[in-house]
Amino acid sequence: MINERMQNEINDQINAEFWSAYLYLSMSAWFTQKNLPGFANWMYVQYQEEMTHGMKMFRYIHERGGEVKLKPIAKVDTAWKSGADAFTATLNHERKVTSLINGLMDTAHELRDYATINFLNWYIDEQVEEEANAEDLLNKLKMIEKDPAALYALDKELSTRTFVDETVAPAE
Ligand code: OFO
Repeated sequence: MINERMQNEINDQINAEFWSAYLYLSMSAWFTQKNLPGFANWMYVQYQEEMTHGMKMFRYIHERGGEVKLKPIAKVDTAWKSGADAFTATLNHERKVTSLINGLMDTAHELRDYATINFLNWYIDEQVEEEANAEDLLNKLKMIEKDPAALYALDKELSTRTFVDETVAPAE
């Protein structure tokens, strides 16, 4: 049975993951409106990933005999000054999520909840990748945003990103 404080903090994180999903879905809409379908696709895949991050926690609380309590999703921005501005917001947001995951890990250590420590390790690794991806695209955008041909090429490249649910083990 999961400790109630741990359960409540994971419930808060489910909300944060679903909020992330909503943010990236909003960015996907904005990139579509800016005629950058590849970036819109990248953000749409990001939205799908965030939903799986929340659902992995949702399943975990139940596996540990706890209660999932869903909360309202706060509103998100719907417009950004530029692509680089959207990716700056993405990077800042992912850094914040990393600190939230670290906070959950602190609680798990404090409670000596070894199962949750093990569970959260997946998110610690995932956040390294999330920050690196956002930073990489932000740097590229800063370099090419005023160069339509390069922007077009990067947009085309990002249109190939496909969604893979990394929270479930691949089928044997
Ligand atoms: Fe769930 O990794 Fe981004 O927020």
